[in-house]
Amino acid sequence: MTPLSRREALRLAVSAGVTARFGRLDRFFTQGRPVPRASQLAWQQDELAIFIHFGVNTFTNREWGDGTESPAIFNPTRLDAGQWARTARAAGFRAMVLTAKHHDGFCLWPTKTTRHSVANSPFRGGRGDVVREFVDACRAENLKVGLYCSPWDRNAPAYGDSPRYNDLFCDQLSELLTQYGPIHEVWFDGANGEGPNGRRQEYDWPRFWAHVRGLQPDAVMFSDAGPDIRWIGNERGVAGDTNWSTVDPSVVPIPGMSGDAVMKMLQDGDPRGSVWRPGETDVSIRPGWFHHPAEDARVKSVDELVELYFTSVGRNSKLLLNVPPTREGLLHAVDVARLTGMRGRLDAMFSSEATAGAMASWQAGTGGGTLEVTLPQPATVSVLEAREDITRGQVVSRHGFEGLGSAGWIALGRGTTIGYRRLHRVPPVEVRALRLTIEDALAAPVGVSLRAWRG
Ligand code: FUL
Repeated sequence: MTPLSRREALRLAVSAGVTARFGRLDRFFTQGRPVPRASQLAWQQDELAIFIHFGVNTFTNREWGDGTESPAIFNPTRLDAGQWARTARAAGFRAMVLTAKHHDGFCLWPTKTTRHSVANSPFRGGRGDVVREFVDACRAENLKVGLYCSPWDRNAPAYGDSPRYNDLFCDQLSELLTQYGPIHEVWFDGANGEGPNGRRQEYDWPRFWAHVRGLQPDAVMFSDAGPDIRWIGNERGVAGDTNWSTVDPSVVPIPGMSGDAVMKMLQDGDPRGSVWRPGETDVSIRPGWFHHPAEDARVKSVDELVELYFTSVGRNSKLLLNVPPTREGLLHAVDVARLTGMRGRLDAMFSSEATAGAMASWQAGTGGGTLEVTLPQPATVSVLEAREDITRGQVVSRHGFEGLGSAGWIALGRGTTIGYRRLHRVPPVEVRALRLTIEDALAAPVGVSLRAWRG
């Protein structure tokens, strides 16, 4: 027998631990297939969330702080979380996720666990709480609340002293998850740098996950390894062209793992996966995650943002778009203008539905079937949508669109998975009927739907 590598042994041990201590909550099935829990379904239906990277890095102009920053530098003079929330809401986003603590360990709330926090900064005279202002602003705009809390902490002296630091981290989670009302998403980054004197911190992921579940049972937890939502495997904003919402948890049992099999599982998911763990696509509107004045001229264009929508939401994923506040504590005017532009473009694209009121018929066939829709009147379409009823699981593995034009049926677009929502942009074409053929599926497809817009 080949001896297991350390990593493999850890993977199996953690996987066993996760199943033993966590598995019961991690699996929901319908007819033998994993299906989403209510919180996962709601998370997916929100489609768009804003990521807010804000902290000492905003003031040092860095991406990763080293934990030696003085809290005295944190001094946003015009912080207005209401401006973040109003911008998000107006642009059609339905949730926001704030970096309550990044790798530098600086806490944006007045924690009792460390002096490295807003309580020792000039912000609001040392009586400020960015997490509180953020949560209140989300509630005022009817946005779901998400919090990012980095396990990697370059300031905490206990980091690297594994059990002691894990206690401290759980204490921080307790504060965040008991003092601010309902939290919808808890965002874990897998980064696991060295502690003081090169000590290695072993995170107790099963404990962290169980702790969050105990305090906020309706929150979804994000990390490479879920347990509820998985990372999509890149920070470019591109979900897998094939994107199953199910995964094999033994391939990615803990966050921070690398390797081709891990990346493939994150990108594509696994049609035979035993757990429902849809992918979240995180990407920044700028080159960096934190605001850097030098990048004000490098904000993604409206075209690029619209494209991100199609490569994330349009591929059975959710878009978590990072828009970092400036040192003043406001979203930059350029970023706001791009978000407004993105919303305007998407609203225009989806304003005129060619399939509204159309007659549809389903014809079952080998391996799938065909949904045919006759349009009330001929229309020039350029955006096509397919959906599965994911409350029954995800089954479609190959699909194709055709349109009936003056020269008969022509192929318009093809793809693999559908899932919650699959969008295709096609060159404008006049059609009087549309067909969505399910060419291959794991089981008889249920609740498949088809829509098209003039775009
Ligand atoms: C990464 C972090 O290291 C980045 O700073 C950022 O927070 C990103 C969302 O996750 O792994």
